Amino acid sequence: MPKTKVNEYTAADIQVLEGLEAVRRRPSMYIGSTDSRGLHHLVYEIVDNSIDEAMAGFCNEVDIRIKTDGSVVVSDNGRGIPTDKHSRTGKSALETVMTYLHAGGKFDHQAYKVSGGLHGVGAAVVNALSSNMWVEVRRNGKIYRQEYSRGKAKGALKTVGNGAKTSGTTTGFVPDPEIFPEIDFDFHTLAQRFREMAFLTKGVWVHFTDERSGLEVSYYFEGGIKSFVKRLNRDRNALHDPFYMERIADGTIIEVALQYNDSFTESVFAFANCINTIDGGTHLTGFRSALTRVLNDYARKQKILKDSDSNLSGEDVREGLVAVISVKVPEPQFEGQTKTRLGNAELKGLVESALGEGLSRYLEEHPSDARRIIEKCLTSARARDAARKARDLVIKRGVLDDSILPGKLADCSERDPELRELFIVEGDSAGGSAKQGRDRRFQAILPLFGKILNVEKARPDKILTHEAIKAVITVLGAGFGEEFDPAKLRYNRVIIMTDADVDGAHIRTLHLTFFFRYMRELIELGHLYIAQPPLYLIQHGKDSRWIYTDKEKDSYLSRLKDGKFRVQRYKGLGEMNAEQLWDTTMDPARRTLLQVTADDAIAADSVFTQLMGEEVAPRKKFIQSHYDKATLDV
Ligand code: 0RA
Repeated sequence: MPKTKVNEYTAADIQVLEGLEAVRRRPSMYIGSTDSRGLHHLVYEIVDNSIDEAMAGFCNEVDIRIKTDGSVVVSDNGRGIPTDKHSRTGKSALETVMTYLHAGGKFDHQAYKVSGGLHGVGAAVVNALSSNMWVEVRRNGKIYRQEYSRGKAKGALKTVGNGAKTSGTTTGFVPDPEIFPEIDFDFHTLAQRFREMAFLTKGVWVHFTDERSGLEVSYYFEGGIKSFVKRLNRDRNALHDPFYMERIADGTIIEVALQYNDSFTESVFAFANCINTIDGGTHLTGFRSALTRVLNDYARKQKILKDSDSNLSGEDVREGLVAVISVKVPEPQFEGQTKTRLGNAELKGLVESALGEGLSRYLEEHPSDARRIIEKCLTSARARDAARKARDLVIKRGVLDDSILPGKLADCSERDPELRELFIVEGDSAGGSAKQGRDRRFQAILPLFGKILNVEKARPDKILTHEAIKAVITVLGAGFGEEFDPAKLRYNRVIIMTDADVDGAHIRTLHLTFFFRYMRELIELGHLYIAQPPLYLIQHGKDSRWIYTDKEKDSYLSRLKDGKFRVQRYKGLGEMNAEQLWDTTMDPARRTLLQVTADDAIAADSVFTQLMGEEVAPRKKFIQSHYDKATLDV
């Protein structure tokens, strides 16, 4: 990214001011929640500030450390937060930034304050929610330091060193246990986000060390999002080298990288100012329309598409596509409940024309890549046509007609979809117990036989001919793919219930893959759950007790004084009778359900390609190292 000209900053540029009491009173308003997610958010806020400095072209190294004393330390080699006096507060700019809300400042704009974050108030919010915090600034050959507690300065800004040769900012903080009920940073969660930040900010080194475990990673992507796309395609067969373009238009930076593979899934990720805009927006709309237009124009010009052929559709040109769109907008408007949709109207045209020109030129200059891409799109178009015909036929025969439900379904009597639950159960005997054990007023049972199809490896037109998948689609009654309509869902909760063994886990992953690829909204709207059957029954004297995890088993056994107990392992649902299944797994008053979320669609995408895709080697490795986590944590 080019260096952006930044006017000489003065403290007066910072507009003020509000104290931090509000943040401590209602932390969730500022960081979303005070659970694990909110806790990790604190780290992102501080790292975002350093990434902003990198995007402005003044910093190429960010170092993050989780210390054994519970603190997190973030260091960068940027210009250092200014320390001169602020006219309105009479305090240093640093103290103003750290102890007041809305102390963002005009420099935001000029310096492209672009990464995620709370518009420059991130550091103050973290300060308010930390029992201790300190900042060290290296600037003007000096080292300055100030310490804080729960948002208040503990003393004045001090000069603690002279002769600093480098510049930069180092920030340490300890999350306040009065605010966060549980303080436990997860290495993988943080590493994942840092990797994403590094992809989106090419040329910056991000080092991350967890001193508790000794785990350490460094990220650096010379190619930025081009490397990102290569990485997403790592376990797939790519059809060409990635296309990449960057353009600055009207103060907006637009970057697009894309690469087709031979699969049938679409993996397109759009970012605005480093925020993953999972609900899309104008940049994504511009991207899609340019892609469809350019590929059609090229195919016509090369006479690959004949005059009598119809155009490639948007879906045709996105099958097997991996793409990342990243825009950096001076004044982003984020819309929607979760603020994850970009609203700036001008972005549609900007991205459309930038990609239109960039991609047309690429196709002209790389004719053999272009041909492979167009061939892939044509194959998709033909398969889609065949699928449409198959579906019409199927609908004619009534198989996908909502009014004709599969005979295996044991439906419930409740009419209000809001109150209805559907258990998707593997196998015959388990299905039988579930049918007997359920509360038939609101619980329906759909037993499925044999494994459901691995949709990651199947052509979309094959998927519809698979009995189990047809049954699921028909029973849910809301269609699938682009036409999925959650308003038509016949059940509020869809619960996958499988055996507590490796086979059960595999079947569960097959289901999750299908829902993720063909009914993603079912997951996003929180309708999909995983039942948690017990692993053990422990009998101790007259007591018997169901145990759901190995950890729980160990702690329970260690509390039993005498040795007379019997541990029974329950692997299959079929090993329980109807009453036991109700008591342990189905009764809403006693059961635990795991809600499936797709917070991180990028992680989920690669989990599913690795677990279910064509390449066997990565799958083996992955299953060995991540099995439980990968299957539940998508
Ligand atoms: C505004 C102006 C200048 C530096 C920064 C912000 C800055 C903030 C942070 C937060 C973490 N690391 C940071 N690095 C830099 C300096 C402007 C100038 O020197 O002219």
